[in-house]
Amino acid sequence: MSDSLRLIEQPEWNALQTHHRTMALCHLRALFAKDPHRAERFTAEAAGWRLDYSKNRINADTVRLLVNLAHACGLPNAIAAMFRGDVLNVTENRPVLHVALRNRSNTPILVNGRDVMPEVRTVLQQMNAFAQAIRRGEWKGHTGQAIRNILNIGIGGSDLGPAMACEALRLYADPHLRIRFVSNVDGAHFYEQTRDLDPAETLFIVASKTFTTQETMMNAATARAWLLARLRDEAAVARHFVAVSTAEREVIRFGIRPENMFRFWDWVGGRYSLCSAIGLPLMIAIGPDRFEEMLDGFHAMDRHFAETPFEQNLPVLMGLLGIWYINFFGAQTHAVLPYSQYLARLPAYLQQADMESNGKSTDRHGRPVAWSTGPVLWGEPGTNGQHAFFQLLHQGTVLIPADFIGFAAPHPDPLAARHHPTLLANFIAQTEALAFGKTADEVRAEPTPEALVPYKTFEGNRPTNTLLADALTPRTFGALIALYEHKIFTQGVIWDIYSFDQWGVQLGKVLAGRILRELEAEPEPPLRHDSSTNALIRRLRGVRPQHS
Ligand code: G6Q
Repeated sequence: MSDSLRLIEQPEWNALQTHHRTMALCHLRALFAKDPHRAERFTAEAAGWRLDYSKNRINADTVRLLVNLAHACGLPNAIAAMFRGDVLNVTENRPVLHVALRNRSNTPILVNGRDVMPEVRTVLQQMNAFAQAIRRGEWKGHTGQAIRNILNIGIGGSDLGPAMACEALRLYADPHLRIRFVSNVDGAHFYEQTRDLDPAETLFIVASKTFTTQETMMNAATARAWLLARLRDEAAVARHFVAVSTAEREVIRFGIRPENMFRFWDWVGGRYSLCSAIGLPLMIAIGPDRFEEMLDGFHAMDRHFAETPFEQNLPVLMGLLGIWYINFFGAQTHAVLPYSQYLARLPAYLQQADMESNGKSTDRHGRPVAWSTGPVLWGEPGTNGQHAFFQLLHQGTVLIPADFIGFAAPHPDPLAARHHPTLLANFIAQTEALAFGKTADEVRAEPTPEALVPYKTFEGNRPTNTLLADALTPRTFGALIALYEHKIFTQGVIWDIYSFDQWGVQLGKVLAGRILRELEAEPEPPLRHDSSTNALIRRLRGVRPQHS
C-alpha cells in the first residue's frame, strides 16, 4: 500500500464497498441454487486440510476483489519479507521468524546475515535427548526416583501453546507421564496442580522468554519452596528444575544450571513459540518423533502460504473472508468451533494468537486506524456449544462468521468410535442450518400453529467455513495452527497494523506493581488514584484467610 493512500482510500477497497451493496442482498439459498458447482468452486486444499468456504456470502467476484485488495496492500511482499527475516516487528526492532523453527528444508534463514538454522537444530537435539531421558525413566530426581510428573510454569505465550497442544495430541502421549500447567498468579492454581504430587518424582519446566514475568517468577519461587519443604536439600533444585528462556543470566540467578536451559531467541514471539523449546512439555508427552511430525505439518502449511496463488491459498482466503465480514458486513466477533474434544483449548489459544496480534488501533505510520481491525474470537467444542450459545448464532441479531473444524476418521478406541457418525452428523447439520435456515412456509407446512411460526423460522444466510482433515494427527494439528497464524498475518498486513508487538498489555502490569506496594505497605501510604481505585485498595488491604 502506498504511503499516501490509506486502506480505505484504495480503489480496491471502494470496489469491495460497491460489491458489498449487491452481496448484502443475496441469500446463500439463491447462490447455491444458481450454481450447482458452488461447493467445488469454493473449496481449496493444503497440508492435509480441505477448506470448504462455499457457505460464505460471496461469489467469484468477491474472491477476485478481495485478492485484488491483498495485492494492493502488498501481501506478496510482506510474506516474502517474513520468510526472509526482515524486521517486521518494527516497534520492538525484531524479525518475526517462527517459520524458522519448523523449517524442515535445508534452506538457510538469515538474521543479521547469520544462518539461524544450526542453532534451531541444536536446541531441537537437546530437547530430544532430554525428552527421551524423561520418557525412558533415565532422568532421576534427587532421591533417585524417575520423573513421572512434569509441571510447566509459564503464562501467555509460554503456556497456552503447549497446554493446548498437550490436550490436542493426548492420544499420542505417554500415559505414564502426568503433564500439567501452572500459569495463574492465583496461588490456588499452583496448589491444586501440585497437591496430589510427590516432589521426588516431579520436574518443573520454568518457561519464560524474559525470565522476569511476575506470575511465572512467583510460581517458580513457590515451586522451589514446595520442593525444598519436602526434599530439604538445595542440591535437589538442579534435578527438578529446567528452564526454557532467552535470558541465561536470569536463569542462572534462579539456580538453574545453564546445561538445563533450553534456549530460544528474541525473533520468536511468545504467542508464536510452540515450535521452539516452549514446546518441550509437548515433546516429552508425545516423544520427539511425533513432535517432528508436528513440525512437518507446520512447515507444509508454511510452504503452502508462501508459494500458492492467493485464490487457492487457505490462510489468505480465510484472512480475506474475515476482512469481508469485519470491514464490510460489520461483524465484530468470530467463532471457532472444533468438533473434537481434543481441541477444547484451541479457541483459548487462538484468542491470544489473534486478539493479541490484531487487537490494535494504530497503523504502521503511527496514525489511528479508520477501519475495524481484529475481532473478538471465541468458541467451544461442538457439540457442547450447540446446547449453549448456538441459539444466538442461528436466531440472534448479530452476524457471527464461524469456522467449523472436523475430522473424518473415528477415534481408534472402538467404543469411542461408535460416537463418530453422531458427531459428524451434527458437524454437517449445523453449517447447513446456519446457511439455509428454515422459511416461514417450511415451518407452516410442518404443520405449526401460526402464532409459533415467527419463532420457529430461521433466517439462515449465516456464513461458515468448514475445515476438514482425515484425522487429528501431529501433522494435521501443526498445519492447522500454522493456518491460523498465517491468517492472522494476512489480516494484519491488510489492516496495516503491527501484528507482532503487544504494547496493550503493559499499562496494567505497571499499575499492578504500584498497587501491590500500596496493598502491602504499613502504614497505609497516601493513595493518589481515583476514588473507586482508592476505595478498592483500602477494602482489600490486610485481608486475612477466611476459610476454615
Ligand atoms: C505473547 C506475549 C505474552 C508472553 C507472556 C509471557 O506473545 O508476549 O503472552 O508470552 O507475557 O512472557 P515470558 O515468556 O517472557 O514470561
